[in-house]
Amino acid sequence: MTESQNSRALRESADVVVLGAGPAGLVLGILLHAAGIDCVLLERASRTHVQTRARAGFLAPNTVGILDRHGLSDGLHRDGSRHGTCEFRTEDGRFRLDYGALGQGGQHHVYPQQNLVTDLLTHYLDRGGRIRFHTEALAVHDADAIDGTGGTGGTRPYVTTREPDGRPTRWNARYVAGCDGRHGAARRSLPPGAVRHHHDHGVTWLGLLAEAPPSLDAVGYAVHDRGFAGHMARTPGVTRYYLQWHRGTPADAWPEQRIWDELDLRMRAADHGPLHRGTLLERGIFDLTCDVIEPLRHGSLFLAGDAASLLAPAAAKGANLAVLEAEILAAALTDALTRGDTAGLDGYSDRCLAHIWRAQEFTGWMTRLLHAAPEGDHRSAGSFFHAALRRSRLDSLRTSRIHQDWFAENYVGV
Ligand code: RFL
Repeated sequence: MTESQNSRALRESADVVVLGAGPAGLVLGILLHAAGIDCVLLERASRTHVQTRARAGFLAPNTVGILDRHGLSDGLHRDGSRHGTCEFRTEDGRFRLDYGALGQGGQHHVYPQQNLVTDLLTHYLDRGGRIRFHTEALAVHDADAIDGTGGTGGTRPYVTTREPDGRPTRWNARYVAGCDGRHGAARRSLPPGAVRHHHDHGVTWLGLLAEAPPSLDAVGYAVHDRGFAGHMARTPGVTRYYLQWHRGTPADAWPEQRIWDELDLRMRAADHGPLHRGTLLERGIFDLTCDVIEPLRHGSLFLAGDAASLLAPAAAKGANLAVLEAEILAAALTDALTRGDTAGLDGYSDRCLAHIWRAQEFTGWMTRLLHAAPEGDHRSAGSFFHAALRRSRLDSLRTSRIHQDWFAENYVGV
């Protein structure tokens, strides 16, 4: 926004301006609103869009605990299911890990992210929470005001937005929470000192949503020379599948029949039973890349969820971290705004980064467990080496109780 646009912009304000109404932004907004904090959520998309965007499904016990604590889990207890087993299919046969009974014990709740987002939105709006849909944040300004109190020469942060009718608006705030994902305005507004640690696992997935019941009563991970294939239940009538995919090939390159044949082959349906086929409702390409922004606080701007760190979907951690970070940030902002106690805000970045790096480490380990040589390395001498390491890793997981306990603890933990 130029100087002259800025001076003509509509002016609005809230103590906390939250960018994005995904799991992170919604949990944060709900907890702040419940604590009596003046906050507003600014969301680029429509309500229908955010309520129908299919993504995550596996919620860890800690996430369910947070949702339980704040009265946000009715829907998932009513309509979700529980999962505590995964099945690995390899060239040496298949084996199951009942991870719910291993480690410290703990199962996933399976509840589609769009259902969770719908529940959270309903809860927030029913209690009078403020949200603006169709409102795109363009940039966060003056976030370097140290603590949002105006203590550094009276400067306070503000967010510029484009309203549905195209008019520019300036949102004055004391604090801004960037919960607007990997391509959001918060990341674009980071000061030069912010570091983005980026890593490409070198693998691409074709993600599929099939209108078909789950084909096994477990998460299925198929390790195959042709590439990884995955099976994850979503609802009794919808199942997510993944196929390791050649990077650069469009999602619609293969007809449905070929995709199902390839899933059969990699999941070794001939040995372990057929897959329930159905219409493919959605196809998406996901490069397994990840990143971490460090630190997560820049003056009065705080990052949470995918805006803070992006994880490859191999270990289903992203939505779980988003909810955890939102709860931590809500408590810290509430302390700062109601009692002037900024210790929580000061410790926010370090506290969350410890969880994030642990989740990144496990996700990287899972990614190496499930895939052969990275893209472009399939026919090289390194390819054999990679495949042999993977086989040895899988064998250790199949036979070592200590390894299984470690897996279970990391698989359901955040
Ligand atoms: P979201 O959900 O992306 O929400 C961000 C919101 O911000 C809005 N937005 C803006 N609003 C205003 N102004 C702007 N400039 C804006 N730019 C963006 C967007 O419209 C959106 O509404 O981020 P959040 O809240 O941080 O939540 C993160 C999770 O969505 C994500 O980590 C998970 O979906 C990752 N993930 C999984 N996580 C799990 O914990 N368990 C799983 O089983 C799991 N499965 C998955 C996944 C991600 C997947 N994809 C997308 C790769 C499966 C898949 C296929």
